[in-house]
Amino acid sequence: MQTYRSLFLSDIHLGSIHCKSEALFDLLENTKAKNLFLVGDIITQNAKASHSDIVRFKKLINSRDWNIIYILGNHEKDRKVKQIKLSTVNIFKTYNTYIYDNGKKRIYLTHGDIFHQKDIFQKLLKWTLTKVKKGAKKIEQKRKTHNTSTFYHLKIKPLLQKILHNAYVTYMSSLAKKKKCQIVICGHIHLPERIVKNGIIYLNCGDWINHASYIAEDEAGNFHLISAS
Ligand SMILES: [Mn+2]
Repeated sequence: MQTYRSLFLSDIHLGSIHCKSEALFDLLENTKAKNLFLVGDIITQNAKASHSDIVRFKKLINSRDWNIIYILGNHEKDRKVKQIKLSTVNIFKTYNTYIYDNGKKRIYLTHGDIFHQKDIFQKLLKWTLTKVKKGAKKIEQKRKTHNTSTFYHLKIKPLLQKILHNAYVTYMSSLAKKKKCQIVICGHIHLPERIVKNGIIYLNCGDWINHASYIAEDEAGNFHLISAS
């Protein structure tokens, strides 16, 4: 049995056929922790409460005496999913954001979807992306190629994704900085990563769709990004 102070999980998407639930249950069955931080999108949108993975998850997390801190993700914000979620854990308090003080550092916790809700840069980029896509298509039509958007997919899209990713990391770090935190732990973009950005440690839990990744805090208060696959 592996013992940690805290375990951080996000983007499990229980109820989705793509969820690597066996790997997750294996982790939960073999890990002990004082705190269990659920960093959003634990249950996928439109999932049925009777789904076997959700039932098993509920049983497993309720069988321990860890502190459960449930931070809502974008998949958990509509009423139906909220009801499922509330029946899933034995504590009813949920958070949009949370500050965890481990005695050494202040850790800012958020799912991360606020970036897609509020960030003007994101809207601007989306607009740019649409324009570029249209432009690339026009060029290709002029060239009479049937390969609809090779140029866009090979050149423009990766560049925009890089810009978008950098904007996300910068924004998450700025949220932590504003709250006088030294670390930000989030999810949402399904990319497990540890980056130091503007003096803030950015940690993304990753997901249980493509990565089976999570973050663990050891007894000394150090954070580890771990891949279960
Ligand atoms: Mn999300």
